[in-house]
Amino acid sequence: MRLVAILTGLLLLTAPVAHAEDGHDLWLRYRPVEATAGYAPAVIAPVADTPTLKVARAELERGLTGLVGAPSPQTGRVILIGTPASSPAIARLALPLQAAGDEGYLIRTLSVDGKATTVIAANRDVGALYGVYRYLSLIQTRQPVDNLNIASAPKVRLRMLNHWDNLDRSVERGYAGQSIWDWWKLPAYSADPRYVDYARANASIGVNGTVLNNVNAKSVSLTAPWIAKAGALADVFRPYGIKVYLTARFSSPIEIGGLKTADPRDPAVKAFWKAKADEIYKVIPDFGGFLVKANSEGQPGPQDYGATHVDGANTLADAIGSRGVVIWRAFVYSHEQPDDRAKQGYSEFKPFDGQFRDNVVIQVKNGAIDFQPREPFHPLFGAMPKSNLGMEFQITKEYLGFATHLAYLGPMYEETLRADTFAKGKGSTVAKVVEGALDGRKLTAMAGVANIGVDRNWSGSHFDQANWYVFGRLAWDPEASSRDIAADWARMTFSNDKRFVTPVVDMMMSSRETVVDYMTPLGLHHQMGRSHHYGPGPWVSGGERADWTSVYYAKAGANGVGFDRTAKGSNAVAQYAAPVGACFADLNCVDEKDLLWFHHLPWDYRLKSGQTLWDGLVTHYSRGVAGVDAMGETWGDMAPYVDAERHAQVAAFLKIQRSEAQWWRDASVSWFQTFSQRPLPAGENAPPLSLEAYQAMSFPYAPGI
Ligand code: GCW
Repeated sequence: MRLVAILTGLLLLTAPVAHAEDGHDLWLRYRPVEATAGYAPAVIAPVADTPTLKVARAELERGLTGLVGAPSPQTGRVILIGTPASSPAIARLALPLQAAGDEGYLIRTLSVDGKATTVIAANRDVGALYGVYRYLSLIQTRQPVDNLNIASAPKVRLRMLNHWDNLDRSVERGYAGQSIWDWWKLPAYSADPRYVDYARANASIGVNGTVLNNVNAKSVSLTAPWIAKAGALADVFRPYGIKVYLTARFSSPIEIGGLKTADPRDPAVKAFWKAKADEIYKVIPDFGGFLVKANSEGQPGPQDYGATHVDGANTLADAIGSRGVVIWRAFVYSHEQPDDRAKQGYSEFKPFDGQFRDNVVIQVKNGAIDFQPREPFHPLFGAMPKSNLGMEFQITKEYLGFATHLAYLGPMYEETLRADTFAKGKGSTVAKVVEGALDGRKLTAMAGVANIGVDRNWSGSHFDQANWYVFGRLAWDPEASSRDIAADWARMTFSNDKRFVTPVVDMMMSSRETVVDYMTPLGLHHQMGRSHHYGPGPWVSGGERADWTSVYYAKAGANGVGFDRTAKGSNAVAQYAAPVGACFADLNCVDEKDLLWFHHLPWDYRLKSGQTLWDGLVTHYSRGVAGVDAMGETWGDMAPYVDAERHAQVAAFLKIQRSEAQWWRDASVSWFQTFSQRPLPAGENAPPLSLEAYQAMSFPYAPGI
């Protein structure tokens, strides 16, 4: 008995600690490091009395207290935070801070007044705050901190979240509950601790701007009561270096300005926007600016008056002036380009290169259609060297299984950022365009459509937190590695145990390809049901415009499948720089992952594997299902390293994903088989239901069920 008790005790001592957690702390959990890790408490030198340095100090204290114990004057190790302007001690060090710019930092271990000191220095307070988060992350990921020499500065100027949050607190394409903006209680009550935690989480990954409301905008958000609400949030976020932006509905001059027109060339309309901007800047002196969706999916815009995107964007940009920016989206979807909707953004914007004001950013989605599980990079990247071009990624998983399917989006973002536009020869990557390095542009931007809501874990699932995290890290450095970032996230969010980190990072890295396999393999796209965007719907048609459906995008028929975007088809390949377009058009060059994006091919076309296209397609779908099985197994093995609560939720969601991957596979295979008329490859199971049965199935969470 006693021996058993002793052994059990020993086991308990060595077993990883796994307390129940609900995920609310994100990657800022600051749980105690193992005693063996060798970190010692330190003492934090007093900081200057500024709002940002105060929150930097508070975060450092909170982090160190949680990780290694309360700061103690006895240890002799000192941490000194600040700027040369605010700290004479830092000024005396005469550190080489030029490269740090406005938001970067240096972290160095130096001897100051004879004491071993970690110096976290920056030119501006916010850089010191970012440095504090970096320093804490070193301990959180168990890296040595005794002899540091780190320099970091963001490569992109505006690193922002776009909330598609409505004023009634519903969130368009949001899967984590209601909006965290509790509009009814604002501005009177802005002390909701969630706002501060939101700001902390964003600052910790370098996000410095947030667009509070949906791009499908309501004019009322620009009226005085709503400006006051936004102002209250801006006050909370300011110490964390985060600016507030608002979307602007283009017809606001009519709807809230009492004008008869919203024509951007009309002097009264120009005056409306100028007065509106002035009104906002009175309340929010550091207001970031406007984000606009115009002439897309039914939203009003300058084209309603025969004016152009340039007229529209420049009118708003003049109203804002040097105080901020106008972010004008290039996601323009209308029915005017029925031959190929992938071409519309480029067709409408490329001709205007060089005509937008300096404070306008054209915000371009990563791909030309719409946040699909895989898209080739948008042809506008590299094509508008005389304009500020920003990246728009989607963090919320509108097309990758909402909050239940596990898909780490880092590799997807990285794939786009590393794609070579060849705009100025080899090496002209999308990342270089976004950083402004390719064309010498200073006003650079990367936006992520947020996946945040009131769910305790913020993002609807624990692993979806990683997508928020990796977005911020890549906005800071678009050339960083999504694998390294996944490892940091997994360590900070769950465990530093190698037996956890290695398999989980591998699982994360392959998770998005798994989703591609069971939803849209080999370059297929837009195969989901058109309204819900969740399950398979390659048959939706009745009563809908053909150019909005998956039928339109798959172009499946007896003679084959795929969208011909070569010169024989829509010639969308011509929108890319010559070597890129030529490669996409050439079956010997195009990557098979993009095959059916660019080509319509016969069912018996031979893939590199030697399989026919039909057999290969089915194999991909099945591989996707098997990939989810593998994730389930990996995760099952992780139970010893994760608290039971989070482990159970991830496991439950993987079960949902498993059955829905099968649903995608079976429904898609059965639909495409009606065209291919070929048997399934050997070893493949026939879909258990008839195509009619899949057609009759509805989205599991559809209203009315
Ligand atoms: O992906 C589509 C979404 C719409 C969204 C639109 C856009 C905000 O289905 O819900 O509207 O893109 O990006 O404007």
